[in-house]
Amino acid sequence: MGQTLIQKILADHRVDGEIAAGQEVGIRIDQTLTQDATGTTAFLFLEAMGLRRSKTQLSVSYVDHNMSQFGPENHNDHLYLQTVAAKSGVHHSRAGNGICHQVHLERFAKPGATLLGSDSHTPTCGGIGALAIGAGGLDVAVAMAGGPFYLKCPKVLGVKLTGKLNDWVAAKDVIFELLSRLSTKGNVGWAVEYFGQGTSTLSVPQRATITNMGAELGVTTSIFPSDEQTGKFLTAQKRQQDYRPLAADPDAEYDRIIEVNLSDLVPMAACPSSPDNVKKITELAGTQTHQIIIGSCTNSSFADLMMIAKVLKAGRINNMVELAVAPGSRQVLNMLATNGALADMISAGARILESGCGPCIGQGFSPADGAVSLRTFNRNFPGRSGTTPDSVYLVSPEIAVASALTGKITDPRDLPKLLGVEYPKIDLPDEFTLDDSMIEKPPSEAEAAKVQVLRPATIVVPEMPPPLPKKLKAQVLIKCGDKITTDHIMPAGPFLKLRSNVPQYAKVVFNCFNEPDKSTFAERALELKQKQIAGVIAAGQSYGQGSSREHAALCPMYLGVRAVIAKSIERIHRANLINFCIVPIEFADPADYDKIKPDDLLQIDNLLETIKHDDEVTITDKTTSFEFAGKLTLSDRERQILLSAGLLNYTRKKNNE
Ligand code: MIC
Ligand code: SF4
Repeated sequence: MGQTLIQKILADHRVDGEIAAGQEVGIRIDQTLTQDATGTTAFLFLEAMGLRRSKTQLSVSYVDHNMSQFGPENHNDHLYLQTVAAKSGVHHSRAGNGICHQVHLERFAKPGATLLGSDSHTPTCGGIGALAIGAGGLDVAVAMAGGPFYLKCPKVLGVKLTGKLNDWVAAKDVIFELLSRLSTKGNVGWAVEYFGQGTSTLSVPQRATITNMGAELGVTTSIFPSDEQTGKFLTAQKRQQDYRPLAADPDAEYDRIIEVNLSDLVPMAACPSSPDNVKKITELAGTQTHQIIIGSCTNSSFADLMMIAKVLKAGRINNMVELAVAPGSRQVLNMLATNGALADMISAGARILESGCGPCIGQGFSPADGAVSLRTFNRNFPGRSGTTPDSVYLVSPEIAVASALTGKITDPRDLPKLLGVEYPKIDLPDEFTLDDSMIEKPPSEAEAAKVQVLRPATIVVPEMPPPLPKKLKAQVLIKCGDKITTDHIMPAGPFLKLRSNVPQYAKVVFNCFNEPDKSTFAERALELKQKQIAGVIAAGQSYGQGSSREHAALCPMYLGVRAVIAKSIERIHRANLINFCIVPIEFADPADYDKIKPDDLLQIDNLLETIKHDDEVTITDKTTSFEFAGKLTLSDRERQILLSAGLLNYTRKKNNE
């Protein structure tokens, strides 16, 4: 039986375990990426492991998320990351150089290589044929230290693409189609592999839009074959030496196949407040909008922004709309500046933002109360924009620009009729403008030894978890419903600057559920912790969706949370819980979720013994004298991590052995 491309790359990198769906496999990691919001903890952990120099082929530390610099915290982080990267043999992409995924795709990602990134959108580089996976910072630190990355070998969903996108229909609509069919939940344990004639019609940046938003499906990764399009992109980036053709075997067997005919797709949008709340643009057209933002790691490539500039030449933006444009990288920004496209955008009334994550992670540009905001981003979780409640629609650049001109949600296919604008076909340039001067190469080992790492007081080394008790007594601190995202657990926006200071950041755990004049989640948790009673989080389906931020485990752990009991838990978050010694438990019978209440006192008598050997744990609700079963489904390695009080201790123990 032939192999899928994902299986081939896994097999090429396997160091432990078996390549069989559902089995845990350890793989060698060729490249890592970290970004500033998850990178400081990753590097603090790397330092705690006592490692002098990264052992991967290439590791890059990016500064792209948190550049608002209100107060000294952000800049402190930047200087720490710059100096610790030099010390650790890691490349450093400076603030202003662009969003990690866009820059990595342009300058570093390679077909057939493994890439582990401390950001959930790392699979963007699957667009170039890399096996790119998002993980928590501690997992990435272990990979930088040369350790394998362990994952459950995914089942492979083959997406057969046929046909060709029509004018004004975008790569974004391909992933919207998949999100509408598969939703954001229930896809843990799967990976997506695109194949078929339709793939050859999509450029690498278009493919990257699709693999980027695969993160919203909750799959482990998404990948495209490496073919002529890949060769063309790499050549234009003067990296032809990195090109190698790669594809699944012709007789590869996928665990499931679905077909998408690109010719049948129409412009779509994800309505508030979930990326899978997809509707055809024809159902939304005419809705008034006051804010449009173009950018993010999903849609800020050269081709996307050239299309925007060309369409904007048709006129000025509507006077009731604010339009902001954030180019994905300095390369893109530079090219737009040189060829005049930037001037066209400015003339049309666009506000130009620096190359970075910006509004996507709530760094400014919160929309007005009640305003409909259209964004070319990948997430519209409630409140992520910084306004509560908000009304954020995720759209393609084509819809965004059409709507900016009219002030209403507009079907871009109507632009020729409305404003006489023809679809501007943008081809990849033969040569991108190359300037890597904002990417600092690490010095030699001898020089690195002399580098002084700057670690100002706002950067606090996180406490590690204490060992788990034999018997767990814990109170239900919160009972939250389905699809709780890591943005609910650990808000970003104005709190993002606290990422390097767990005791401070922990104060806003579950901030969105705190009620005025009542004690906060953090206060209740710390009060219990003082009484030596642990905390438990009870949740519904798909707990921990979204970001890879390990703070969503690290901060609750700091507050004394020792278990999460949910109907289901998302992949990256589940790994983060284990890494920080919080036991992930699933209701054996999901109906039991309804029987427990906030403040109930739960007890697990033989926690340690169960973790050692069993897959099922008995939980007694002491408040209601109700007993129910929880599933553990842990691999042997995960059991050992929990019994060692977390991944850092486990890794140290292993290294000593
Ligand atoms: C996001 O898009 O939510 C982020 C911010 O990029 C996160 C990482 C983080 O929280 O720092 C992600 O996607 O992993
Ligand atoms: Fe940055 Fe937004 Fe992409 Fe996350 S999704 S990496 S915040 S641009």
